[in-house]
Amino acid sequence: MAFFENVPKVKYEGSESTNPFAFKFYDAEREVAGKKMKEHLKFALSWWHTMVAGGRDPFGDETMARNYDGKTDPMELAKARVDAAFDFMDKLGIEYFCFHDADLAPEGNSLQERNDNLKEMVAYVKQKMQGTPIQLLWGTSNCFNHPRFMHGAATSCEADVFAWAATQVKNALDATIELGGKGYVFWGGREGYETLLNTNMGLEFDNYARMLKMAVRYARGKGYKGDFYIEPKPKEPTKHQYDFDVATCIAFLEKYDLMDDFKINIEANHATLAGHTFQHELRLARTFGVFGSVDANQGDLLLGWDTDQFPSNVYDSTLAMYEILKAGGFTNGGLNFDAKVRRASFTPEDIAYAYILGMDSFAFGLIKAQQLIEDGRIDDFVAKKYSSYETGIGEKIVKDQTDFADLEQYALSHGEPRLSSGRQEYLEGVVNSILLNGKFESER
Ligand code: XLS
Ligand code: CA
Ligand code: CA
Repeated sequence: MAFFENVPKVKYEGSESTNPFAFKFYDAEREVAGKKMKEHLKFALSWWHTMVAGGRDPFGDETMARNYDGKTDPMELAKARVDAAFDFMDKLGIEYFCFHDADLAPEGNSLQERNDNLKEMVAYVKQKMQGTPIQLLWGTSNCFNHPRFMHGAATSCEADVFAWAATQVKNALDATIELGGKGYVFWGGREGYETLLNTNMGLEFDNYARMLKMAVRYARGKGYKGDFYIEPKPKEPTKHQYDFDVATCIAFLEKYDLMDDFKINIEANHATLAGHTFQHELRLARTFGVFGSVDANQGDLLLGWDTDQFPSNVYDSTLAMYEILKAGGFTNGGLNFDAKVRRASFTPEDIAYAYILGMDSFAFGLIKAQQLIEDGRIDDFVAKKYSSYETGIGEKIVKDQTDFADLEQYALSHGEPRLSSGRQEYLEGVVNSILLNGKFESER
């Protein structure tokens, strides 16, 4: 019995459709701003949440129906998950996936067995990819679950743990390269601290950078041309994660001279945990030239933790797609649904509904973001707001043709500056008018 046997092939039927297994906004082949929707959005399946997670929470056991034909042998189970994942991606038209070594292959009883299991699973996945459009968006290594990582991985106080983590990263890089991956993610799982009373912060940062440098040297040496990403998150599991937010990551990458190889993988839920909007993190990354990839999900602002919900908020997805379009779109990156169904949504069909929700939210966001750009009122407003830098003293400032003495003379002779309104409410009204104009049908 196929795991997703109750999920039919999901097609675009338009916004009026009431078919729960149809896309209302995601029309893969539709052209938006000169590119197909699927090329803009590059949706990816997250292996851990989709194929593995059972719904455990701190107060309860697994709830999810995740029985892959009763398979219990770890390798057979892992392969059954591959079969189910490829069936699912085919049905939903998802052309990318992301994985951690640990969700693809069983741990085994030794490090050697772990490496061997991963190699065997990679071969299985590679053969499964043949003849399909499905590609690997990015790979990563789980250096946080096992108790040996209680003090961190690259930032552990134990050098033996560093060596173990390096081995895992090396093998996950091999797997990523073997599968033609376009990216490799470092999310600093337990790279942070609980208390500074027991922490050598300087050494931990240095060692973290050492790990990243070794990874770059190793992968580039094997001809890897893809991106490396750091994925910021402010807290959870540790109280303070070193990769707190985009700004903190940029400072780290600059200090350790890693800017040439690394970009940022921005997760919506991590942005809000850091006290930022998703749009803020995207804007900062594009402003500093490190926009790379996106983990598309959403948190619950009433809860202080990482809920990893499927994105449903179309206001946020519109502003996110606005930033992504302005950044020139994805190159190696894409939209990975690092999101899980709620614990009570335990059937395989719920996974399909969840992905349809997420894909439609971002398709809607793409259409509306493009309309916002075409409408031009926001861009025009911003251009006008800063127009004082186009002529006169403003032009001299941005062309670096002035100094304090000159500016003082100017200010003294010109008196009180004349200001104009920031018009926030007007602009929010523009966004709403585009969002609610009802224009989203296929123009094919
Ligand atoms: C956890 C992270 C993780 C990374 C990959 O919060 O989002 O899933 O994306 O290790
Ligand atoms: Ca993530
Ligand atoms: Ca998360």
